[in-house]
Amino acid sequence: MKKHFTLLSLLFAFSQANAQCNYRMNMDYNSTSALINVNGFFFRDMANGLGTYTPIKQSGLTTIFQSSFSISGKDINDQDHMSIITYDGSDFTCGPIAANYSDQNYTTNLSNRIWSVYRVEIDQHIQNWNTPSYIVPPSIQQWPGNGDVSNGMSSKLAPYTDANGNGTYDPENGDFPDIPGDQAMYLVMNDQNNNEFPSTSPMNVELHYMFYQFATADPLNRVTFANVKVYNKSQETYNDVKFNVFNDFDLGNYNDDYCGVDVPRNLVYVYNGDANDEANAGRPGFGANPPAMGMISLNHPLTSSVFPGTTIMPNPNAEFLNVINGKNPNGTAVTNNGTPTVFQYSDTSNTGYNEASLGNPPGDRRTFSSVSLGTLSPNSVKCMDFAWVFARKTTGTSLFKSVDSLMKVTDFVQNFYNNTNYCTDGTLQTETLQAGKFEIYPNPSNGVITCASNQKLESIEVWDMSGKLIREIQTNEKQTKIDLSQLNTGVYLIKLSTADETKIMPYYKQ
Ligand SMILES: [Ca+2]
Ligand SMILES: [Ca+2]
Ligand SMILES: [Ca+2]
Ligand SMILES: [Ca+2]
Repeated sequence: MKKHFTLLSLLFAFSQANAQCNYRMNMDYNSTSALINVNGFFFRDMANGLGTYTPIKQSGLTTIFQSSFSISGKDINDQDHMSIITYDGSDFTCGPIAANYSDQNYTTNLSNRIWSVYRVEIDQHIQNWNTPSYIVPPSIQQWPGNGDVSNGMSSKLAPYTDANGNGTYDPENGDFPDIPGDQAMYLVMNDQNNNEFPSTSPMNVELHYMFYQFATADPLNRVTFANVKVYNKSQETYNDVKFNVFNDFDLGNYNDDYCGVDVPRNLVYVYNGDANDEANAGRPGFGANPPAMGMISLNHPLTSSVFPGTTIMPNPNAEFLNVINGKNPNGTAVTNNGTPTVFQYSDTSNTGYNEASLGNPPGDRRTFSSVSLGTLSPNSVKCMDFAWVFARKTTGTSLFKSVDSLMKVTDFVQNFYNNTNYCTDGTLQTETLQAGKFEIYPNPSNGVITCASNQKLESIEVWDMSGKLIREIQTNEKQTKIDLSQLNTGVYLIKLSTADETKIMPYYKQ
């Protein structure tokens, strides 16, 4: 909590577009609780000026005030474009890009919404959709699989499995949301229907966010993930596209923190600047043995990670762009003992380039960490995954002890991600064309089925609903016949993989 921001918030009114984006939901399926706002000021309780990211939800101890995402790129004339979020303003607003933002269906059903769905609901739906007494739950019925094309929206919004291959999301006929995690929350923002800062030139992009958590008995139980897809809905080709994550970590007491970046792990983190995180400004601290908190970029290397010193927030102009590119707000380089760097406090091997060794006074920290998306062509989609991680070590005396634990958690999460990731870049056109690209037939049937794709299949996996892998077949054909007649009657999931895509489809064994 920061009293000066509370005061600023009173002075700055949100634009009208953002004033309509007030929907929020708490994600707390595992041990961590975090408020998701449809306006993109993630984890922040706007009304009360408080951070809400709570790694141990019963504790009431929070570690992040706000996380938010900004993007920049150069058009073919080398002109800078960017859409950014500060503490008190945003170039983004809720909802997908549309032709008519006043359309009643849009304002009622599509803009000011977060869609939440649980894995267990999806599993039950896959097993039971064809049962006469079954009623599709609202979370699955209302999943925004298709945009309103007649209102200029993308034909596909939230990801889903088109089980019957008809190109339309119709859960009553067996389609279901495609989510990672045990609970997922999906929302869309755009920078076309809002341009808060006159000094920034919009890009006309849609950002699709999927926050997700796993409830497990391992370190994933204290992780929140975010999948982010950038849809270029403009006619412009952007080069040197950077995606920036702003994390205002407040580790309990916000006023005694240090931060750093672990470049090999693509991890930006906060730890306490002294051994005791005492209560401050009416909010509790973690006390002795304070924890560490961080964010990992899971599938794009960080290209810079800095925090702008005594500047509370860079101005929404060239200053912000400098910070996105790993510089100080005024455009000068961040330096380590006179040498320019874009990774501030990047010591992970006792080089001494860390806040503790430098003897910095502990204080309020906020970090700006960027990844490169390269070239963003019209109608292209870029896919990113991030994870917020937490660790606490209660033995030892080093200020870094919890950071050491955080690195181990990071390795665990990264390894898990590498084995499950299906985040791929693409284009809006092929997304539409890909409907029906994978097939299993006949389905339902007594076990002899053909798995088919319009590209060569590399592998076919058969899973039961308890998550057990039953059969794995390597192939190099567009069509492969397999015999599952020995399996018990019931529902199975079949995972078809080509060189660049994976699809999981239900199979009903009779
Ligand atoms: Ca369908
Ligand atoms: Ca602290
Ligand atoms: Ca302290
Ligand atoms: Ca802070």
